[in-house]
Amino acid sequence: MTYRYRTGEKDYSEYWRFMALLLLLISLSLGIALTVIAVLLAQELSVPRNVTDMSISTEPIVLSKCGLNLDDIDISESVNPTVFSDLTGPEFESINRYLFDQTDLNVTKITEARIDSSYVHLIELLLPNKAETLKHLDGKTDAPKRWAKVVLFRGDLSIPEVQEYKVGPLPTPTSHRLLNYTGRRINPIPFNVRPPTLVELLHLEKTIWVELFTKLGFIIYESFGILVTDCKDKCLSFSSAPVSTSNIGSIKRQIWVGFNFQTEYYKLHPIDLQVLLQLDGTDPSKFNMSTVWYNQQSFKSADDLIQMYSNDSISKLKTSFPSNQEKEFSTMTLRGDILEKESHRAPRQLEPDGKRYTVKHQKVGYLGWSFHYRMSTSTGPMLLDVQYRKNRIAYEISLQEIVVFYSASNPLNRFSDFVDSLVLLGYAAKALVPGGDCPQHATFLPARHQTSSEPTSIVYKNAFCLFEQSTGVPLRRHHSYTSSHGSFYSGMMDDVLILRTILTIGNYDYIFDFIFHQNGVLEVKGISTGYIITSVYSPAEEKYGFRLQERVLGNIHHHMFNFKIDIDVSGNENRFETLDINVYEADNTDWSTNPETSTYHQIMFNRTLKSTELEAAYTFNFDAPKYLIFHNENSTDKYGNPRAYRISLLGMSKQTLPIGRGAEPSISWSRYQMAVTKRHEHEQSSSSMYAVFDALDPVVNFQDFLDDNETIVDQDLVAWITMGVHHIPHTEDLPVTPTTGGHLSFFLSPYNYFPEDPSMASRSAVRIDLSGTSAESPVNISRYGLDTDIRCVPESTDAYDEAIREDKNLLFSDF
Ligand SMILES: *[C@@H]1O[C@H](CO)[C@@H](O)[C@H](O)[C@H]1NC(C)=O
Ligand SMILES: *[C@@H]1O[C@H](CO)[C@@H](O)[C@H](O)[C@H]1NC(C)=O
Ligand SMILES: *[C@@H]1O[C@H](CO)[C@@H](O)[C@H](O)[C@H]1NC(C)=O
Ligand SMILES: *[C@@H]1O[C@H](CO)[C@@H](O)[C@H](O)[C@H]1NC(C)=O
Ligand SMILES: *[C@@H]1O[C@H](CO)[C@@H](O)[C@H](O)[C@H]1NC(C)=O
Ligand SMILES: *[C@@H]1O[C@H](CO)[C@@H](O)[C@H](O)[C@H]1NC(C)=O
Ligand SMILES: *[C@@H]1O[C@H](CO)[C@@H](O)[C@H](O)[C@H]1NC(C)=O
Ligand SMILES: *[C@@H]1O[C@H](CO)[C@@H](O)[C@H](O)[C@H]1NC(C)=O
Ligand SMILES: [Cu+2]
Repeated sequence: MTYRYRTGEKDYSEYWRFMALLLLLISLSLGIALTVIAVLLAQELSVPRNVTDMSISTEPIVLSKCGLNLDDIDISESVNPTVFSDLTGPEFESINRYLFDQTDLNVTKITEARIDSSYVHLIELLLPNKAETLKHLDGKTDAPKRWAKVVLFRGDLSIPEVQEYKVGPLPTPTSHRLLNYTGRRINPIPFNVRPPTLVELLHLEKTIWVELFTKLGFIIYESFGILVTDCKDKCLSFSSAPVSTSNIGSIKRQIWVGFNFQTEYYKLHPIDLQVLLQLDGTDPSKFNMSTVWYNQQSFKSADDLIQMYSNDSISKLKTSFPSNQEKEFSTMTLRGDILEKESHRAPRQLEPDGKRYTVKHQKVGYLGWSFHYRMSTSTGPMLLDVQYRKNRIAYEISLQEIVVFYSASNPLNRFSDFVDSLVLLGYAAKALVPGGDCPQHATFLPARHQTSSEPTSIVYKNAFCLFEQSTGVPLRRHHSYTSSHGSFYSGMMDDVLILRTILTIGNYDYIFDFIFHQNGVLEVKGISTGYIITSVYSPAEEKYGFRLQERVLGNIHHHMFNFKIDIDVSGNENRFETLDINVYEADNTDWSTNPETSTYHQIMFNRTLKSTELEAAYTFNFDAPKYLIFHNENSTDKYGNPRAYRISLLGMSKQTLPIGRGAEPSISWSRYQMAVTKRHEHEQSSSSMYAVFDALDPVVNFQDFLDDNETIVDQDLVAWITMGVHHIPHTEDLPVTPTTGGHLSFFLSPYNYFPEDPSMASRSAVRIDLSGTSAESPVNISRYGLDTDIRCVPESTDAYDEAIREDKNLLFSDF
């Protein structure tokens, strides 16, 4: 069965761009009534086309068919979803039907919704209770019932609010009730901190855009050469920055909007015009534009600017649309001094005997590893029930939040403290491209979503890719090159399975890899790339960045990621200990008679059990090196060593903003490089989609998870890991920021867990012996039964290229 699919670029900044484009194309000067514009906009924007995907089959684009047993790689949606399966097409259908039948919810179809309607912003799987799920996974009980989480925007209520419901049980819901979290702001959630949606933005044209374009049209024309009534190939696009309520001092809804020349790529072509929108409440006629920023100056209103501009009391800008040559720096086309010969391609990998992993719906198996994966619409990639050699290591490993905080002199970039959940992180994983994002031999995996941008669920066909590859580095090796040391060599490459997704959030692209090694080590990696955000160059911006081009400066910013690791080592009652490395002054008088050398310094370590949450909150200290280990007190090896898993942090970053100021309270998880808490069902996530606005009174306040200072000895533990990197953009970030040097990762490694390196059981090793020392001594080469023939070669990318020509929705929206 075939189905239609779209990638629908629906992140926030893109809406503005479409809006702008349309508004500029639909000439205001032609006198088209605003209602007509609204209708056109509604048709263009709020009614996504080609999204009637209800089929179950999600036929993969398989680039390498060799060795592929279709039973081994089954990426279809399950007819009998398991506890961890994302909601299926039929389940979405029945939830939608149920919601429309409930009079108390007063739900309006998304295509007809207004700000003052009740409408669905999100439907996704509500993870089942862990205790029940574990009983089921251990074969003791039937699967717990499946439930959905439904987020409703209740603009229809006299005091509008956001409501989060538990709806189910599936497949045919019969009940809905408000989710009730302790330790978190419970329902209702203030309406003003809801994430922006298409429904809201569609209303802006009636008020704000008209004012902007009619009133300021002549200034835009004289200053930037843009004819807003008919911009042809010289148009403007938009960037926006929601303002955290902590920077306003009340729960107001404010968004800064900046303008850019619409050319590849617009973020590198800002113009010095920004406006502050006030979007409180449900009545769009009360929306307004309270501040205008033009040529490094702030004006109380558009009228103010016009007056000052008209009587020549301010300096006027003269900026022209970038010429072809000027904009080349921001494009991603081939140029420069090309060093490769044509027809001399880069190396690539192959699977000589076909795939060594299996996929069954959303469960993966690979050489001793097994795990479920899913794409949470709100938080992104998630692994569940991660096991190695039948030992459960983690119940859940999931992304929680992505943050990027900018600094600048101009208001748009100054207030750009993005807490990216606002775009729904999983929904931002649009499409991966073989040969560009993943090796050609990867298997591409789908994800299904329903947000307020579509009337029914849609599938993103290439949301994940899964592939095995050699890292090209030995996992282990030793070479004894003399007979006295044994005359042998043995080594093995570090071959890994990688589950990858890439989230595109506005200008930036975030790559997340879950990497499974042959020695029981799981690595999680986050990498950023994509376009930087820039400001119009001015001397006032110099302390925030380097001037990278004649007109632009790249602003300093801080990227941060938060991950949740629900670690379960030998059961789910665990201890967290640090191994503290100390300097020890040992007596040396037995070995030295010289009084000056009567002591000797060396390092030793102490095991420190962390007994409470506040004690366990970890901030890196260079003077006190530590190992971080988790174990079950009753699980020891034959020497009494705790059989542990170790977490090592290779992507730490210090969050330097003062605690409790600005947007910081929304990301209190960033105060620690790792925090360990006692697991609670109601402490499911460290952040929320409201975090970009909610700092004045965070909906999820991670610090509260710790402040009750619960005991964490022999409890079900969750580690919350923060990684990050400061970025001061430089010219080589043009046109886009490369990934090199920016790999942030953490590792979960067995630590006295196995009696030896489990990769000793891998046939991928090689051993070479020389028996004897004479010229005739035989050399014995062992490759452990694996021969060197190549049976399978990966197909070229032609299959994908063909697929995308046929179905543009594989990569692009608008179709
Ligand atoms: C339902 O929502 C509509 C707006 O979409 C509103 O006019 C109406 O009053 C609401 N009904 C109830 C019972 O709240
Ligand atoms: C939520 O649960 C708590 C504790 O069970 C209860 O006291 C409270 O009334 C509940 N709130 C709502 C809105 O149901
Ligand atoms: C703009 O909207 C804000 C928020 O609703 C309001 O406080 C302010 O008075 C409005 N300003 C004007 C000029 O209407
Ligand atoms: C221009 O208009 C502004 C606002 O009315 C006024 O304050 C300023 O004095 C005027 N400047 C000149 C040079 O007329
Ligand atoms: C670590 O253990 C050693 C040996 O038991 C002891 O002398 C030392 O005081 C301990 N150090 C700390 C920092 O606890
Ligand atoms: C360890 O074993 C003791 C004795 O059987 C038991 O009381 C305790 O609960 C066990 N602890 C854990 C974490 O399983
Ligand atoms: C947390 O609890 C531990 C153990 O009761 C105690 O020593 C510590 O002082 C507490 N921390 C705070 C900040 O209350
Ligand atoms: C070569 O090595 C293999 C594996 O270690 C062993 O089974 C075999 O007996 C060796 N052969 C010789 C000739 O040493
Ligand atoms: Cu960056």
